[in-house]
Amino acid sequence: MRTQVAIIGGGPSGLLLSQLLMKAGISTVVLERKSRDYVLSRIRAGVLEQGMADLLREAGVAERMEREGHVHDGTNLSTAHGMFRVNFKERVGKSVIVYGQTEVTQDLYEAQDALGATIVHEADNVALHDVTTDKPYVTYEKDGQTHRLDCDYIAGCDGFHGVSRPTIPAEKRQEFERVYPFGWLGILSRTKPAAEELIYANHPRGFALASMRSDTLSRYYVQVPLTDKVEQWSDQAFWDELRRRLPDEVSQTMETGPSIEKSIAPLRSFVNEPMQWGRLFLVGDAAHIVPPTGAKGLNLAASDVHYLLEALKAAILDKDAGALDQYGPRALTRIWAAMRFSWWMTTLMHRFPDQTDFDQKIQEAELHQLETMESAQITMARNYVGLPY
Ligand code: FAS
Ligand code: PHB
Repeated sequence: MRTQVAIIGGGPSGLLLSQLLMKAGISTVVLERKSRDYVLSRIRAGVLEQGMADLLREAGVAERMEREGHVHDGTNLSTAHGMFRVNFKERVGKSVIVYGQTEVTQDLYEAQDALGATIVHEADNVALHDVTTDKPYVTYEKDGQTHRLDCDYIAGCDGFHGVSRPTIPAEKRQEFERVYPFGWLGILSRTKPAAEELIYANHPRGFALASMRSDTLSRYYVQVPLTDKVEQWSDQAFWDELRRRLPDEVSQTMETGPSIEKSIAPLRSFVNEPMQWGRLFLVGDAAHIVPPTGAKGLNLAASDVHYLLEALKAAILDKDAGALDQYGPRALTRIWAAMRFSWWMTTLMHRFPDQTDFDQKIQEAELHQLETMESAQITMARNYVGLPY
């Protein structure tokens, strides 16, 4: 089999890149390790930046998002002294869209099927070969057979645990990492969301987040120690802890109910440089991970897709191979800005095990500035709605 761009990974970044390349007349093949049902069973991001929404519109995949997505003009932050709102629309003239990653991925699969895309599910033992030559290829196993896919370029969209990043020799790449000493216990429930907009809570017992997927589907998180196991958290224990951490005016009226998904996600900041090696280009979680506090993970994958799409179109359609050299540097500038914001939001809103009284006072002073200073709110709003591509 042969294609122009082999895409490893059928998550949001792989599918969005495939959709946009195919619409530009460039052929792709997507190799996904898991079944489609498995990919669509994962509950992940919930907030889309304007840039990602625009890219979905460019890909012709935005119809359901426009219909079912919720536009949020601001977000709430809750502290020991009460709750305040940062109005994105007022501060920077932009909003975000609350629409789940699962829905985005579903919409992308449907659009790819409509274009007749080649997506190979349950592709095992994917391996990348000759990526530093002008004739790279990929091998994989499917139904007991070994297959070879010849291509011109490879996009590694296979997430943090994928095969693409390790294909770059360890001595040729640098990893930057911070692992946070806590995780997020997340719950999805068929309940009315606790509030119209998100609530990020800084509480002495730990961070909490009240989010949603629709008017009848709520998504909540509480910070938990890394040693916690999801089995030790009953639904009731979760609701009790969430209520302790949210403002009284919210927790006293919120609807609770059985969880339909419950999991603990670790938090880390991670960047791999470079993002390209020969004709292999890393995209999304394959190259970087952010703590979800700033709602940047999925959105960074989208800006990577935008930069790589432009570079591949220039190289393939305009015969400008030099454009590909700019992919990594361009993507990394925006990635590091989002890394900083996600680190800042995480450090501001969580309780660290070794936190001193001084650290606590600094958090409170930072939150007070965010509550009372227009310039602080403009900076936060600019980062949260998404910096320009
Ligand atoms: P993905 O990991 O989504 O997709 C990679 C795909 O590659 C997967 O389908 C995988 O099966 C496949 N794959 C892996 N190895 C392969 C191989 N060897 N061969 C073939 N295929 C292979 N972001 C937010 O903004 N907000 C959140 O609340 C949030 N919550 C998260 C919770 C969890 C538990 C996790 C893990 C991430 C969360 N994220 C969140 C980040 C997440 O949304 C990612 O940023 C987003 O999925 C990135 O998309 P991809 O780069 O496509 O990677
Ligand atoms: C979510 O709805 O899952 C969500 C929203 C905002 C975040 C993280 C997660 O910062």
